[in-house]
Amino acid sequence: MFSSWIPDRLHTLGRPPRYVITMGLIVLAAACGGSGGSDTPTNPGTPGNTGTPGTPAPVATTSVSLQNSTFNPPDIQVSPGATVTFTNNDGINHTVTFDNTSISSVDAYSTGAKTVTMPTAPGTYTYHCAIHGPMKGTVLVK
Ligand SMILES: [Cu+2]
Repeated sequence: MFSSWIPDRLHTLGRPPRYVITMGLIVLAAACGGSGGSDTPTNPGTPGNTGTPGTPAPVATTSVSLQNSTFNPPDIQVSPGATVTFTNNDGINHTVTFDNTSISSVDAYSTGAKTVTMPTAPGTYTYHCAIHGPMKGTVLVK
């Protein structure tokens, strides 16, 4: 069994069939023709724009409501010298205190509407509630 396998194997290796040689030549030819620097790396592509994080655009309005201890909308845009109305819908005391002290702030009130006249100078004016620290807003005069 083993002794009979070896002679057959040697016979095959020593004199390969003609089609094996033919196939080998074809493969060699194909390999040669395929060379020549066609292995250019593919373009990895440009990374996409990740965008600029930041605050959303202010809302063009002169009305801000105070509800659930937040100013809504918190960031507004008005014309120079505009009158902004702050309406307290919470039933608890809030203030509208501008960090720029040239703007007359609204003292604590628990209901109704109060108005504030904005400066004519363009800029972003920040305000907050003096009672509730996280209550903050901005008025963009533009
Ligand atoms: Cu408040």
